[in-house]
Amino acid sequence: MNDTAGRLLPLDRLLTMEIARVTEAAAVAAAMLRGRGDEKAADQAAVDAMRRELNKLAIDGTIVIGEGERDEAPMLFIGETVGTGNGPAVDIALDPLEGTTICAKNLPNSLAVIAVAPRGSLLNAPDVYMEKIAVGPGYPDGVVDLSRSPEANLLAIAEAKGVPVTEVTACILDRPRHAALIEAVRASGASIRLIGDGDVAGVIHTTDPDETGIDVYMGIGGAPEGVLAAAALRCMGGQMQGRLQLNTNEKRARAEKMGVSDPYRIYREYEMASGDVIFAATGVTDGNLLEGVRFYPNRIETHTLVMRSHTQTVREVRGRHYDRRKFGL
Ligand code: VTB
Repeated sequence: MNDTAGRLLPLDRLLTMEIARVTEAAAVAAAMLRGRGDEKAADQAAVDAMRRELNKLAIDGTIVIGEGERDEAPMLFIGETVGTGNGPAVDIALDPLEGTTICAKNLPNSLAVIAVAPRGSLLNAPDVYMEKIAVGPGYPDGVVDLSRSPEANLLAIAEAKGVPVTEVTACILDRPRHAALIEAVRASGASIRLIGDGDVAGVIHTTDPDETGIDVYMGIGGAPEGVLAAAALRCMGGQMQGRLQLNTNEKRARAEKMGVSDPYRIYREYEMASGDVIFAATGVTDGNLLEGVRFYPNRIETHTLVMRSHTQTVREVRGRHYDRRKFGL
């Protein structure tokens, strides 16, 4: 919504609580299929539940980061409109199950995530890779920079933190493409937490190093996950840079169609997610910052982070759902 001068107004803060229901429902649906080795089924269950809840919200929503392009994703595709239509015009980035493999194996840190922002404020990233670097709050602006070497970034973090570089831990996706990065980080003396999936959680973990043991997120992951992580950092503080990996003509053309004119541009978190952003993440499996869904005979428990960039308020919501029928149980 705009004010009379045409400026974007902050989103209604009630929406912050409303979107928690959306990720809760997706997380519960995925958690029912946790640890069963079936990534597709868990993902589909989360998608169905998220879509159902989203369509109850009083918003005029458009998915800009979703399950894929229209022809490849039957639901929550890019361009799909969601909500009742009666409410603010918003863009939505979502991942009903971030870390499908982690969920299928019942390993830590799979999440249901969503970010909502006024129309036009989220980077319409194609589903390509993005090189990312992120740190939590409290560092001087520009402490990390993708155009510098991993060693230089790690030393800058160590210096700003007032510790030797051996006490800095980087979180990196365990992928063959990261062989050189991993070698460089180890050569600098820093430690690495290798993760199998889930780099949205990886980035969020940098905001609370005392709890998570992670100071910096580095490496190449999904671009959609990059926009979601940027939205979270806008709310929690911290810095992130992302550079799309547009290494073929086909990818450059796709990106251009989505409005990306400079394929080498480095985006800051406030360029990937500008304006008043609200964000929610519910744990599916147990993790460093969020507990996974718990099932009891008489209730289901959920653990959710809900936040809003306008006021930089971060809330932890513990849900106790005594009516298990609302989740189809
Ligand atoms: C990451 C990670 C995701 O995709 O973005 C990764 O956060 C990148 O792709 O959980 P590859 O798996 O091809 O390396 C996921 O693992 C899955 O969406």
